[in-house]
Amino acid sequence: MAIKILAVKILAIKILYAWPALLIKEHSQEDIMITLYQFQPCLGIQNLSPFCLKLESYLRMTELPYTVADAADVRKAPKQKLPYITDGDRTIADSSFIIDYLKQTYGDPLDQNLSLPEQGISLAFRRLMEENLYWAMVYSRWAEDDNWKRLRDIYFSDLPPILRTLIPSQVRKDTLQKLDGHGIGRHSRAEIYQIGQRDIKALSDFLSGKPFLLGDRPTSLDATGYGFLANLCRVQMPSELSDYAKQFDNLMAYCDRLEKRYWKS
Ligand SMILES: N[C@@H](CCC(=O)N[C@@H](CS)C(=O)NCC(=O)O)C(=O)O
Repeated sequence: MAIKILAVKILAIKILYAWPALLIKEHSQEDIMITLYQFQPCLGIQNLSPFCLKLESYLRMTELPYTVADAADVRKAPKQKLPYITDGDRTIADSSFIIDYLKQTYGDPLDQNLSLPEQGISLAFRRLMEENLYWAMVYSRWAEDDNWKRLRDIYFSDLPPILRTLIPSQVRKDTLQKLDGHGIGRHSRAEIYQIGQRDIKALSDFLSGKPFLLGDRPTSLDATGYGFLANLCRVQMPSELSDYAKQFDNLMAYCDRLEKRYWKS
């Protein structure tokens, strides 16, 4: 009797944990029609947006088939930010919501075995990069005159001459206002770089000698990790944050490792 009860309990636990997987329909690779809307490669990097590079890395890591749209217009994006995707007749914006959608629709090969503490750490490091380090990087690109000129020549070179004198400085002003609204823009230049450098050091300390951020196997946190670290270690745009990140051998080796595994072609 006791054995029967135990067997029923084990079955119930198995069903409880297995049911989300049962809800995922089988998809053949040919059925999937994901189109990725993102910025074009430039300045030595696949994408100057760490969020676009995160999402494309995730698609490669999960081997989901996708095509990149020829020209993505940020003004036409559902949330006026890139990346976004279409999948058949669905449009989804925001790299994290897109990854949630992909996990629910096509399965979760990278994160399905994460323990609860690992899930917590994963979210905390993702927030460190996306909600804090990101803004120090924005400052290094938009507030520093030399880098701003580089961005201006890339993003606005197609504008007709009259607009080219007006629009870029307005967009720069808006971006600097966003830094101010976030709060980071109210600090001194030295303080902003100190904030960003502490995040970079935390990433290096946490990675330590592991191949991937959460251990021996890649997880979705590495998509974010690569999106941000490549934007520091690989981009041809000098900054105090990039110089600092490049001093960490483990971060450089981490970028090499992800590139060899997912970005060979
Ligand atoms: N939370 C969003 C952030 C995306 C984001 O900030 N994209 C920036 C590029 S890095 C953008 O499109 N900015 C255009 C703008 O703000 O006008 C995500 O995860 O996708």
